[in-house]
Amino acid sequence: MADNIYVIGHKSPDTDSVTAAVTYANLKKSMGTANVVPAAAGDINNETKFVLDYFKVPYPEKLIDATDKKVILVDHNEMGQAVDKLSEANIVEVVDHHKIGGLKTGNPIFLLNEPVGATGGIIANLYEQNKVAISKEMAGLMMAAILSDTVLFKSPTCTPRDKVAVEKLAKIAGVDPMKFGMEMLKVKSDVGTKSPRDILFGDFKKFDFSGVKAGVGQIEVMELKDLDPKRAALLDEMNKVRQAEKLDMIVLMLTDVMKEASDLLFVGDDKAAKGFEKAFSGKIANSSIYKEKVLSRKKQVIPPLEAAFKA
Ligand SMILES: [Mn+2]
Repeated sequence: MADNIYVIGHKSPDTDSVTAAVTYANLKKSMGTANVVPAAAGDINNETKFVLDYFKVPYPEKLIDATDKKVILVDHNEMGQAVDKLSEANIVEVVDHHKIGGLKTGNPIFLLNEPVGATGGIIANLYEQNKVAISKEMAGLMMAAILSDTVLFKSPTCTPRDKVAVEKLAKIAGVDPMKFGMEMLKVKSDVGTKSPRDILFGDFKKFDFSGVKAGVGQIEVMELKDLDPKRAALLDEMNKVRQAEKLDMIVLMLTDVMKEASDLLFVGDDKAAKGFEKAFSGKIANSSIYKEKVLSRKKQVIPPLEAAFKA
């Protein structure tokens, strides 16, 4: 239907992106907007499938071309990360927790951006503010989103509000949040059957650092050595994608959740390499720089890269 409003997260959809679409569409419907449809801007990953299956919630439809469609953006606001063919005038709302990256609209819109760990917590607040009861299913999804985005509260993006929200939501969902979180993390870090391409695009975002076109991906695993056999193939894939997408650099964060550290794989030209080394105060060795205590792309990888490439 032409009149549908699609609630949609970023490309390479993650759990927060997909569940935010589902739970926000549900809220809008509960508040009287009938024609709201949750969507995902790509294939749903294994972690998110686990979450939706666990709480018995149907998968949202896939939308890869937003031509002439009204959309509510959740969990992102940068056009480079959004569904294709999104003409600016078609954005009717934004609910997000990322930096604002050059968003333009044709009309005034409802825009809610808060510096918290996940979109899920912002939406849970909106249910409360609008006095809409949170079902067991919706509570489970929002809880999972916060646990996923904050890597079980370990990420520096996690705020006290996120912990309070998980506590409340877990009670409604009727699950032990940490037990659920560990199960979810195990699904995410099962890389055995994933191709290098699946790993790279499982969580991949594009950025522009003062004209340097970059892609920054992340994979979280329980132990880094699980990825050792795939390292060479991952670098190969990164080089291929860099050529195909005409990027100056690609960084892939191999994040060890237990050790709370990331091996930052890098491919790129000389200028990009210099900026990358400057950003992480190290020398590229064996195509990477290893950083202790780095877990968050948003807080610990994007800001230093932006700063390093600023003239
Ligand atoms: Mn998020």
